[in-house]
Amino acid sequence: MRKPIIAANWKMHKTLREAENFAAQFPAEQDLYQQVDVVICPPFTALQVVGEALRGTGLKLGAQNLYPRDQGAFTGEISPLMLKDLGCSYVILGHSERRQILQEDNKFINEKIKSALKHGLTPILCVGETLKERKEGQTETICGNQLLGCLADLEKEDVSKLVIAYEPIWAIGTGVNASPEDAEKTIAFIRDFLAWQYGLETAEQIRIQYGGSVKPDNIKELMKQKNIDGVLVGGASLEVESFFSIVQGAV
Ligand code: G2H
Repeated sequence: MRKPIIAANWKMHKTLREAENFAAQFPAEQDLYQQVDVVICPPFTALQVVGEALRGTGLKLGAQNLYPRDQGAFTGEISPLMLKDLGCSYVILGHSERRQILQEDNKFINEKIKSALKHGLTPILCVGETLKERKEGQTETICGNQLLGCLADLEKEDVSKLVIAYEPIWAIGTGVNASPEDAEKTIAFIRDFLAWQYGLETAEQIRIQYGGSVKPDNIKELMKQKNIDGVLVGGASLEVESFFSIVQGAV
């Protein structure tokens, strides 16, 4: 049985005060957070205040990116050691916004995954296709190639620690989510792909999320799908009420 995992990706939202208020108001339901991993990923600037507010609640802290070196002359970047220092246990890597806006490629994301794992951070690796690729029937090819590139040279012991988020780019922030059946179809493909690469046992351990316009009113149907182990939530994670109702809908 894979434990569900719900992650909030705040992207570039919230001042310190707003982040602190969210964390202080989020229900501290210890029992619930035993059944479902809940990860809050604020921007770097709010990691410390949110981390302090979440201490002892059972909620987990994640970052939205890292630079794959321990330290050095990398102006403007943040290392995995710094994230560990702040109490992060997860890090989102390969999000389509970084792939598209900041031109991150699979090779660079692969370096980041290795660096995260080296420091005991769990990567939430995002993969997904554009609308054009979907219309051309390329969804599985694109997701497969992203997985091949991002997971290159990793042993199955390491791959089994990952969380993978399938985020079709056409569903991100658009209000149009993939239907639960469509999401399940691609996520089942991803699990088959992982089984082919790393064996069935490893593939069965890996938690795979769906991401893209997840809301309180579509969480239940998504979570009913056999291969969907959780969700990565953007817009609907910014308000306490909507994110908490997504968490409740996941169990
Ligand atoms: C996809 C998702 C969170 P949203 O990027 O990663 O955002 O829920 O706003 O579509």
